[in-house]
Amino acid sequence: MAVRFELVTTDPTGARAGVLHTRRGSFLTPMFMPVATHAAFRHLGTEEVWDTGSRILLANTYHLMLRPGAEVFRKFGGIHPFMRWDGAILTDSGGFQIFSLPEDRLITEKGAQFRSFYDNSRQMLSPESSIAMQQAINSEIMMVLDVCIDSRTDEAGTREAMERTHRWAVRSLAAKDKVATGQALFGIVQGGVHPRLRDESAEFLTRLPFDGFAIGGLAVGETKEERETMTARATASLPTDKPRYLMGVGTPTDLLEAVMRGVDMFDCIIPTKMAQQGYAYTFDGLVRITRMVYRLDDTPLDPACDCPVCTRYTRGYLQHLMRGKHHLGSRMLSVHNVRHYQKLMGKLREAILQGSYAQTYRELKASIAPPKD
Ligand code: PRF
Ligand code: ZN
Repeated sequence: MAVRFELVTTDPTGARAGVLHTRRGSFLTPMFMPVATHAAFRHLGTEEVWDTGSRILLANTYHLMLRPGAEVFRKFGGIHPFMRWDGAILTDSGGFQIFSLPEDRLITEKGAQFRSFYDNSRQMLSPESSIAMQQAINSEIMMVLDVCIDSRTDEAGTREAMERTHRWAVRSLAAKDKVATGQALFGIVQGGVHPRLRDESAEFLTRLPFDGFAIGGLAVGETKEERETMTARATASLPTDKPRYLMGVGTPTDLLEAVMRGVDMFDCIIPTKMAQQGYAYTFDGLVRITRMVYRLDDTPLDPACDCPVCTRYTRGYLQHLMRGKHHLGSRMLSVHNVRHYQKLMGKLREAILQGSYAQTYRELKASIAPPKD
């Protein structure tokens, strides 16, 4: 098996602590994967992200097939030597991107036809070509091409998209099995905000030999309650001995909620996106560094943090960088925020191991949720 999931403990709340064994090491769950869409992190170097304690990153098939393209990955021996990442890599399939493409795309049973954003060339992304590209990239974990829709789609439309996702999942497995690369493949549960469809999707995919399961189609416009209900609904029908990955979610509060519903893996651009807007996460609330109260503040951004920014620089200096629109400012806040996410995952894991997730959940929810201003 390409990845093996070892479930260590399930807390009384349903939160899980485990270990995900891959060919590039073993990683503790719950885990957070920073996003390197184009085989590069936004504003951050490969080493800087490594130093936050991150050991798995997410890259995107859709972007990488267009630029630099499969032949570059074949030449360089895959994405790891190319970007010098010594950890593991999960590639998303492109399913999410093709549904946000402009008008002149054509999505059929075969796949998606569209024009390249870079040179207007004709492109095709099918379940088979997505797998072929992910094999060229040589990620540890590949994702199936899925059909993402607006969460406000009615039940009939959502069912149609879900059933196509299922047919594409079967084709993706067949494509993967043509070449033995040792890469893992995860299925993606869809079904929008319709509880019965979520059950059906999880039950269908569970019968197939996937190495793990993602929950897709959330954080796309539904309410927080819908998101949490659908997450719980999906995990309830998934096998306990395989990892569960909630795609593109979320804020620290979202992670607290999803871990309690049995999710093991996350990716999100929020920590770096919030950094660009001048926000830093702390276990004592969100800090908006551009507030004038920090102008003369000579204390660390987060006195409880061990990151290279908090151990060296002051709030006053960070405010100066952000107000002056220096890239260095958002880089520094990004380093801190990604480190914060990794520490959050560590805290959640410790709590699960001690069987005290409910208490940690209450404490963290009260301290991290409200913005300070
Ligand atoms: N499918 C895929 N990638 C995704 C999503 C999905 O539904 C989401 C939804 N939050 C983020 N990334 N393939
Ligand atoms: Zn810090």
